[in-house]
Amino acid sequence: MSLKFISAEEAASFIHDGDSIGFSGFTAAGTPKKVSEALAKKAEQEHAAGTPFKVNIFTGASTSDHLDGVLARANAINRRTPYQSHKDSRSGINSHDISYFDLHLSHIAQNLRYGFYGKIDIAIIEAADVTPDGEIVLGTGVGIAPTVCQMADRIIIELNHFLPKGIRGFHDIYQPADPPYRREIPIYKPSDRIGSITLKVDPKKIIGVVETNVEDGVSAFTPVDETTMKIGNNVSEFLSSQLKAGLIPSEFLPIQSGVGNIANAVLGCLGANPHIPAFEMYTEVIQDAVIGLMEQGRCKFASGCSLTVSTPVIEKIFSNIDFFRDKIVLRPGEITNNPEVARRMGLITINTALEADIYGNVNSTHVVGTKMMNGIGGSGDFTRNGYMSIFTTPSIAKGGKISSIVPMVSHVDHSEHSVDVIITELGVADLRGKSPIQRAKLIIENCVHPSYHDLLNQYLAMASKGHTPHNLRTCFAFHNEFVKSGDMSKVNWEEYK
Ligand code: 0RQ
Repeated sequence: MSLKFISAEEAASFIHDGDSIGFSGFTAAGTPKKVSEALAKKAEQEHAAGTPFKVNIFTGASTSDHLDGVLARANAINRRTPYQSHKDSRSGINSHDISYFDLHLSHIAQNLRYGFYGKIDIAIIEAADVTPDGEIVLGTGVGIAPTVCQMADRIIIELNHFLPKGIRGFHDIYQPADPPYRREIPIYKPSDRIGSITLKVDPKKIIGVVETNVEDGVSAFTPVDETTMKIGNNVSEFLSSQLKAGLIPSEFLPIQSGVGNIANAVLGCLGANPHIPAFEMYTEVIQDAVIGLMEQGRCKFASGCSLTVSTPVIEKIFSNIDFFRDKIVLRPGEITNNPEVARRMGLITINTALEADIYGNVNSTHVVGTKMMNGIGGSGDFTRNGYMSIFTTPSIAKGGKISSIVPMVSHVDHSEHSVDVIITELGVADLRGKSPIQRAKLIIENCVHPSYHDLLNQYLAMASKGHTPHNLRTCFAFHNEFVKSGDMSKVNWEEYK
């Protein structure tokens, strides 16, 4: 069989209203770029002609403007899962134009295979290489590529010439059997390889190859500021004190870190702390800071689902690809985020909260309880199953008009049962082994911004007693005040008496 090269427009012509599409990639990395753009144009033309046109989109995680952005603006998305972070898809979700369901990232591939979301009509996969007998070298992100290629009737390959052929060897493609036949996933340390370096698909399913030459376009992080630096230092000092106390083994444990500016600063501080040994990562997103730490010998190995790095950093990796090939492995999301593996290896998990409450419940997803921000992503996979789960957040947001610590979170993603430590720029609250009232006092004392100290102590004083003291009439007063006046600190408890 030979490969058939087609245009992105021709590829989009194979996609019909109501189709379910599975995409490769994880974040902007490895996400196909051109067929989705052609599909958005097709949707706009159909809509202009008065014809309904929407598709269901399944991915490994968030994508980029090439996918969520263009399709959301074209109002071409019906169902969407498991995660997104684009402003236009966020607004489509919050206006109900997009039917989004927010999912733990470790669940998406297996839930698709179990048939929970129906069939996959078409898989669109970004590749660095593809052979006529269906052997694919994936790009910088894997996500759910193996599962959607197995399920789909038809596969379209985006062969991205920006990717060097030398990326071959970075991947470890493994798909667990489904119950009742699943066995243990035999990963015992981050560098263990258990699968194959290529993804093998039925070549008869490949209906066309679209050639592209586009970088992932991950934007560089904003420079570390005073707040993120303080959070990073608090995390690294806390971990080095745990190490000294013998509460983390002297070999140290693999790190999982969320994505974003805070995570980048935290990693930088861990790398700079001389009391923390060179470490390994078992995480989902490998970001800029990790690559710098590898060059300095501070990060020895990183297992992830994607290389989500800015353009200068990916160029650096590609130009020195042999140095990085034995230090990085890219796996499907159901393996990077697998609860079994996270629990076995004893991950130190570090994720970011939108808000936490005085008892340690965490909201990662809903702004003021109703508006979707991004989604739970992998934070739940790791938090519930790690050795020690840490949440970081600046103590205030929006210039102090929002306290990140509230009486009761307006949406729960991670319950008090899974959250071990909360860290803000002001300090650390180690919640392990503490009763609810002890946790509340510790969080208020160590993590809350001074402008919200008295308000939260007063809340605690007016809470009705019980194991977890609350005042159910006023527990959302901070949120109500923000909706009313735009400033949580204006809460006046007298009004509630
Ligand atoms: O808004 O940008 O308009 O100023 O939320 O906040 O502090 O810059 O933090 O970029 O790390 O995002 C939880 C959303 C944090 C992210 C979340 C406003 C704040 C700002 C962003 P502006 P920061 P981050 C691995 C693990 C879930 C998924 C996850 C996330 C904006 O980390 O999506 O962990 N996590 N995945 O001003 C209203 C509050 C707020 C608030 C902050 N309480 N109320 N707005 N903001 N606190 C990744 C993957 O799974 C792929």
